[in-house]
Amino acid sequence: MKKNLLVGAAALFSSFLYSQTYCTPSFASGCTYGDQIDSFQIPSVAFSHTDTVCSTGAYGDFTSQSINLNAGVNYPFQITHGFGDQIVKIWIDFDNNGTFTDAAPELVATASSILQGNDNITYGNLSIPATVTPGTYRMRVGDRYSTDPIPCNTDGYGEAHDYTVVVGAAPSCIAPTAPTVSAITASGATLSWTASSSAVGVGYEYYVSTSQTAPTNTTQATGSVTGSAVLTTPLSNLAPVTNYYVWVRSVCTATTKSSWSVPTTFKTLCAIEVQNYTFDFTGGVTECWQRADAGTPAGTPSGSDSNWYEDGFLNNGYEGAMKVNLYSNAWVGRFDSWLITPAFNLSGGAYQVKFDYGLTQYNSTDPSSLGSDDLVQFVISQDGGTTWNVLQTWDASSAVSNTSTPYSFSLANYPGANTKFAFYATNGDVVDQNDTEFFIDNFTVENTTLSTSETNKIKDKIQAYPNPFADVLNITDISGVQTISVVDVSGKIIKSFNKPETRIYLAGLPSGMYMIVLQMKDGSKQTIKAIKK
Ligand SMILES: [Ca+2]
Ligand SMILES: [Ca+2]
Ligand SMILES: [Ca+2]
Ligand SMILES: [Ca+2]
Repeated sequence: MKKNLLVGAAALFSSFLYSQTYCTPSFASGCTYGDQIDSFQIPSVAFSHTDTVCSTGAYGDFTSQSINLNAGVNYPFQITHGFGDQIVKIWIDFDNNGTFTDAAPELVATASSILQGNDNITYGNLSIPATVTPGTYRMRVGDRYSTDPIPCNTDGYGEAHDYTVVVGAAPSCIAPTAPTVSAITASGATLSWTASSSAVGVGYEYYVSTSQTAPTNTTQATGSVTGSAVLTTPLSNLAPVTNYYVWVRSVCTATTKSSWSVPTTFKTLCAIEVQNYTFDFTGGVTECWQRADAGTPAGTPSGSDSNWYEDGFLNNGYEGAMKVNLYSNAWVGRFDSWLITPAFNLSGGAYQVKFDYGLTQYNSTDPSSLGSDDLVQFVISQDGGTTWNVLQTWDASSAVSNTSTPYSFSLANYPGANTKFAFYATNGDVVDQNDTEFFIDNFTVENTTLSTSETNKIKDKIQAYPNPFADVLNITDISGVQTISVVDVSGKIIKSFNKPETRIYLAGLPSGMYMIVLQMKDGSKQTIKAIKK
């Protein structure tokens, strides 16, 4: 009985400490449309509060739940929501004065939701400053649609939860802070961080991932540096156009490592294309293509928009090619529209560039012509997009067909290692009656002078399949093949094909092993072993 009274008194004291002094957050539009904190998890301390749904009044007092954290440690957390575009903030009333200051140190986390599969999830990091005095505090977690929640929120869609946190002393080995990444390329970057406040006897470890799921204490590091003074390391072998997340931790002694730091994130750049490149505009362009809506080829394009859009080539269907609509009227002034390709390294051979193009009336497959000062130009830059030369101009005097026309241009005189191409279009200053659409498709950059080793590589690639075969044997590439002979194990020619085809019919052959001898047009021979079932 006494014990119950004591517990009751403690509960009373606790409710006096918290509920009577803290504002109750509210959200005028509530959280019934999914703008709630549904599940809230801190995996590194095994805290998991799941399926909490939308609390009555969009506020859940969960201060009966205690979470044990330590000063000086960063805790990755995740929150699920039932609707996207949520902004999450977490505050802890470290001075126990009944109010949450919406700034550090009491603001311990800010994060935004992402769509992952069908789930709206916020991944964040709750960082307890090393200077926090161990003790018991109230923590408030707020989410709000499209807007920062505030501790005493009143407006918008969202929800808030309150919890109790018990903060313990800082560990002896604290993580480094402020990881940052610089000198980002398509395949690498430089990682730096601020030294740990602990004595770092060994060095630092880092973890690089394409997932923002935080590493745990037992996660194998990607790499390490030795010595407390080394606060930077190169990152290499990264994939282009990829988001990376990087964490750092201190190795204080051979047996003591800190928790992981907050992550830093970066995206690698587009690679410079060095292979033969073909792009058919399925799904439009990738992010390694650029648009620009200002400037002419006499200068440098700028802006990030343009009137180049995906549509069906020559208005057949709605997908798989790019077009620009050139028109003007009293309300539409002159516009400049650029579509810029990725960069190519053309220093390794004689290349050519090819594509298909055509011109139609707006939203029609009928033929058309460009207005008096309308212009479409195919241009090249050998300095990565700063200065441009015109390779081809289509204007009012050009008879551009409404059927597909192939274009090709030899790049033998353009060996730039950072070459870009662009399609530039303008409706000009004159308000013409023409309302036309210029289309491009099948953009290709190819090496026209294959080196001997590359020729050999292609030859080496010739294969026969299936193997073993039954009645028909397929040859993967007969473009360089003059004749095909089928030779048995005794060396006797069983069959010859003087006009080789990719499918050769060998139904009458007895079972056993055969040599398929390819007499190449260049005089060489290739032999493939094939087994008849
Ligand atoms: Ca909830
Ligand atoms: Ca406070
Ligand atoms: Ca296409
Ligand atoms: Ca015009």
